[in-house]
Amino acid sequence: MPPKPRIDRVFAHPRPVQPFAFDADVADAFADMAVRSIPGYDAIIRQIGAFARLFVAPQSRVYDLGCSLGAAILAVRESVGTQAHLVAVDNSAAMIERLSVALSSRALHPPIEVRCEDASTTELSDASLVVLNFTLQFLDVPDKQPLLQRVYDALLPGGALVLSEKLTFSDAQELARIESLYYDFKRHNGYNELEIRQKRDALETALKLDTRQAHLERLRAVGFSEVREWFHCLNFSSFLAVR
Ligand code: GEK
Repeated sequence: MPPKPRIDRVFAHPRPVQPFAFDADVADAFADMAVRSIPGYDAIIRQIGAFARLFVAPQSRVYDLGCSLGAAILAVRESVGTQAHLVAVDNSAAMIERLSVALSSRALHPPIEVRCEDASTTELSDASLVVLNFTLQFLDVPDKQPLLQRVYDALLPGGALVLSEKLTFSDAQELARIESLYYDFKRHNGYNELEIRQKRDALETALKLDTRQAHLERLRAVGFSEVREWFHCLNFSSFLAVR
């Protein structure tokens, strides 16, 4: 049995404002944090497994870029078994350590390849599916299109990218309304005002959010012919882009 995830209390005590970091504290609480902070997180993970059944080709590779604790790549594994080579990449040593421990207790054959590397520079090739599940939003703006271009270039014809992101909105009123609904979602999931405020402040500099329109345009600009927003809830969306 995998260990029970720690309840997320990362922002429960007053702390100086520091940029959000994927350190040991966050990694220990991440499974709980993701479900309570991202509307539809579990449904998105399950759907990534379903997309894998559609897109994963035998002998190809699947990449989960910014894999955290590996939820998405494990959903792919459950869905398509051993027919493709699965690669999980994250640049947080704390996340990769915990994922490696969890995977070694499962003893999968063939194993999932785990890399503690930057998504922008990790080697990509022969991919039938690439997952960027809430990762691109942490890249600096000038690095986003080059990474998407590398993903596109690494995909086999007919291969797909699942890109999930927190969104911003160009209309200030719409943004304020959706953010207020999002904070209700967090309250409903047990976060208090201090936790909500401190996490929002920490994420302010770490997250570089784009509008839905900017995502759609960037995906088309790198070459994807078929681009769809398949999931949307409050300020969170997921796009499916097919090469
Ligand atoms: C999930 N996908 O559970 N290179 C590699 N990893 C990065 C980079 C980068 N340049 N920047 C950030 N990360 C996961 C959830 S969390 C989303 C993804 C969130 C990693 C970072 O270390 C973290 O593990 C992950 O991207 C983002 O399906 O916390 O909102």
